[in-house]
Amino acid sequence: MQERTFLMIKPDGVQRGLMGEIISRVEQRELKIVALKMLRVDDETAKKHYAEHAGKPFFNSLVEFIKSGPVVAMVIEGENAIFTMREMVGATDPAKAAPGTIRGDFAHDARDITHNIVHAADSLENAKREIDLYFEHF
Ligand code: FUP
Repeated sequence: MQERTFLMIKPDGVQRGLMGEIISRVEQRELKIVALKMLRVDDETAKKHYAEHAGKPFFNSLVEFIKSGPVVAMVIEGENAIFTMREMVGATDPAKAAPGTIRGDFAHDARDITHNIVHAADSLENAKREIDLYFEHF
């Protein structure tokens, strides 16, 4: 099924110079990047983005981290785009992410799960919600 998903290169991915690598992987997979922008996430947007984690012990550090530097937000379109991007991103915990995934290949800081390079929407509902949060007219 043709779908749209939301992908973000987090501040650590941008700072470590992985933008090109991550964008290349998306293009090589023949997923279409239909929107892309670099931005600083403000406090309100960060809290809305991670609303499902509000109240958890890692919520504040997660919000602070996503605000800590520029990020790249993308809308990705393609066959099974949501599942495909989640597979390409790999497990949340870098220590458990398989080789060949973005996190498995680049997020080696196993001490800090927050620093895991990328975010990809995990469902159709969240993809729509996150696209609406970061892009107008999509
Ligand atoms: P994911 O969808 O793989 O990004 O993972 P989650 O939605 O479960 O978590 C969102 C973010 O919260 C992760 F990217 C990292 C952070 N997190 C922690 O810092 N500690 C945890 O125990 C779980 C998640």
